Amino acid sequence: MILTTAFNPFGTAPTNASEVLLRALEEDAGVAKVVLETEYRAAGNEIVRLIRDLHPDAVICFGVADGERAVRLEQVARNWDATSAPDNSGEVRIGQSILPAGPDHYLGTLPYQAIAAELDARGIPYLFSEDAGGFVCNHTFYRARHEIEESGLEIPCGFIHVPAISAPREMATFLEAMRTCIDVVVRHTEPRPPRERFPGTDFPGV
Ligand code: PCA
Repeated sequence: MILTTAFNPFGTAPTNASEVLLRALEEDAGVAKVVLETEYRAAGNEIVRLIRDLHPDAVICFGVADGERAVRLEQVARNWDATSAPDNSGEVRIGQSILPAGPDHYLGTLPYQAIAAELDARGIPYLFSEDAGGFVCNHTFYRARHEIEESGLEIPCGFIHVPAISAPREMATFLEAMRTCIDVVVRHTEPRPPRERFPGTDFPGV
């Protein structure tokens, strides 16, 4: 199962394109869809809980990047919260480590080249990015990658920023973009073996 997430609206925007798109995506038993609060603490804790509880085979987090015209494939999660605007709980972080003992950054582990090739083939604008910002998106990306590294999971995980939807026709384009990203990750992901319920015995329940 692939875990996908988006964020709820923040700031003055009435909607968040990542949430609108994720909700519009057709249901698929192999894809769990969760909308996170745009709050450092809540979103960071929730992505860790979801990874622990759902045991996904891959994690793709989506958020909106206002003012961007292309899909942004985020390759780096930085250990740094720094944004003058408050999150939805009113918290402002103007320059602090996410996890003081954690590494400066983690690289995303999505099949970026394959995603880019597929977006390219469909004529969807995209770019590679090494800066996911200093707000809740980068924070959530970092917490997800940290949890995956710390628990020794070898599952793909990355962050993708979508543009805000400013015209109805963009809805179809960016919905196709989101679907394409997920499809490529599904194709590149090995399902994890079911968890061993009785380690050390070949005869569960005996
Ligand atoms: N975008 C913000 C937070 C939530 C979202 O969708 C960001 O880029 O950090």
